[in-house]
Amino acid sequence: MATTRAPLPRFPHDFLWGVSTSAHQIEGAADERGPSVWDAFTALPGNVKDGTTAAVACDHVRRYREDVALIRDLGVGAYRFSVSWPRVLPRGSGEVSGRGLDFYDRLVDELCAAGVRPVPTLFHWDTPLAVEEAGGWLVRDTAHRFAEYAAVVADRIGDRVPKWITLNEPAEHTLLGHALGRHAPGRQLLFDALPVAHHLLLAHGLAVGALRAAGVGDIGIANSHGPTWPASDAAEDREAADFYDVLLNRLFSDPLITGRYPEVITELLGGEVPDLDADLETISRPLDWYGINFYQPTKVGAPLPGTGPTEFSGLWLPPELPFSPRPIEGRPLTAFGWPVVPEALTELLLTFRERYGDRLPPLVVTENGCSYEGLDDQDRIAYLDGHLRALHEAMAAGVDVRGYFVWSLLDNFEWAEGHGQRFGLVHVDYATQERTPKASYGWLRGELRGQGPRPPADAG
Ligand code: GBH
Repeated sequence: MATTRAPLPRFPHDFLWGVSTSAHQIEGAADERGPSVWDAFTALPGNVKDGTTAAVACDHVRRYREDVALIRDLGVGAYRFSVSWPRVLPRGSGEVSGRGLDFYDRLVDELCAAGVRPVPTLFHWDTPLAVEEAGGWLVRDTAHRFAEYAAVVADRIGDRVPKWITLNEPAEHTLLGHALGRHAPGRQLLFDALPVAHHLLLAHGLAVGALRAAGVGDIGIANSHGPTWPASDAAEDREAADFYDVLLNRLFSDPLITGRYPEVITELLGGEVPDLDADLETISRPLDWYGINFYQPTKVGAPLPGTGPTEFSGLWLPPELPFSPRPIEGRPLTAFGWPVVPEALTELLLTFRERYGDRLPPLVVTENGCSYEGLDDQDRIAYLDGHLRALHEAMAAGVDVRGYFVWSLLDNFEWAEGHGQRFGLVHVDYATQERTPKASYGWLRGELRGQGPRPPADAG
C-alpha cells in the first residue's frame, strides 16, 4: 500500500539530480576488455556470497540505449557512471582498446542526445589485473599509470563531458580491498595497507593535473563518509570512535582540502613516503567540488576485551584493531542490515562545513540509497524521502550542496554480496535482462516534476 507523502521541499532550480552506477557492477561484456582484480577475485570460490561473477551483470554494454532511456524518462539531469580502466587499456597502460573507447563515446553521445549530463568516474575499484601484478596500489607507479589513463579518456570524451570524478571511495578500496580482504584484490594487510591510501590520493592528484592539462574542468571525487558515534561517553570509547573517524572521515578529505594528513596518519606512514610534502601539494590541487557517498552512521567503541574476531555486517574484524563497531539499535534496517538514520546526513554535512569552513568546495551527494527486495519498494521511497529532507535541512542551514545522485539506477552486481542485494530504482531480472521500474522510480519521477523546470543540460 502506497502511503501519501507531503511533496519534498523545493531544491534550487539548478540543483543537479542524478543516478549512479559503476562499470564492473553493470557492464558485463567481460570478454571484450582486459581482466581486472575483480575478475580474479570473483573466480575464487568463497569470495562472493552467492558465487556469481559480473561477467554479464546487467549486460549494459549491449543495452545501454535502453538504460539511457530509463534515465531520461526519470527526469534526472545527470548520470554518474564509471569508466572501466581495463576496457580502455586492457593491460593498464600502453595499448589502448579502440573498441573500449568507442563504447564510452557512444554512451556519452546517447546521454547528450537524451539531455542528460554524463558524469564519469575514472576509478570504481576495477584495477587492471596487469597493474595489480606489477604491485597494484601498493606501488607508487600505479598512480602515474592512472594519470596516463585519465588523459586517454579525457582526450576521447572530454569535449562532451562537463563533470568529472577521479576516484570512488578510496576509503572502501583501502579498507575492504587491502586491509581486510573482503573485496578485490583480497589483501589482508591491516595497517600496512596505508600506502594504498596514499597512492590512491596521489593518483587522484595526478589525474586532476592530467584532466586540467587536457582542458576539461569541473573535477571532483566521490568519498564515503558518515558520522561516527562513540558507543558511550567513556574515554576509551570516545578515543576509539575518534580513531575510526580519522580513517573514515579525515584520511581521504584532510589532505585534499587542507593539504595535510591527520597527525596520527603521518605517524603511521612513518618515513615510507620519500617526499611527503611534494605529494601533498599534488594531492591538494584545488577541486571544483567534493562528492560524498552517504549510507549510514557508524557506532564505534573500544575493542571488546577477550574476544576473537567480531562479525560486523558480514565482515570479520580481527581483534587487533583499536576499535570495534557496535550495532545501532532502534532503527529500521535495510535488506543489507544497515540502519536507516536520515538525520545523520544533516549531521555529516554540518560537521564538514564546521571542520573545513571556507576551504570546503561545494558539495555533491554522489551516492545515497539502500537495498530492499520487491517492486513495490515503499521502504526505498521512505529512505530516499527521509534523506532528501535531511539534505535540504543542511542546505537551509547554509551548507553549499549542488546535487544529489541516487545509488543506483539498476539492481546490479553488489561486490562480495553478488547479485543478492538490490539497490536499483529499476529491477533487473538477471535471467531475461528485463528492466522493470519499481515504485520508487515512479515516486522520484513525480517529485522531480514537482520541482519545476530544470535548466537545459548544455547550460553548464
Ligand atoms: C558504495 O559503497 C559503492 O560505491 C557502490 O559500488 C556500492 O554498490 C554501494 O555503495 C552499495 O554498497 O555495516 O551498517 O556500518 C558503500 C560503502 C561502506 C556503505 C560500509 C555501508 C557499512 C554499513 N559502504 N557501510 S554498516
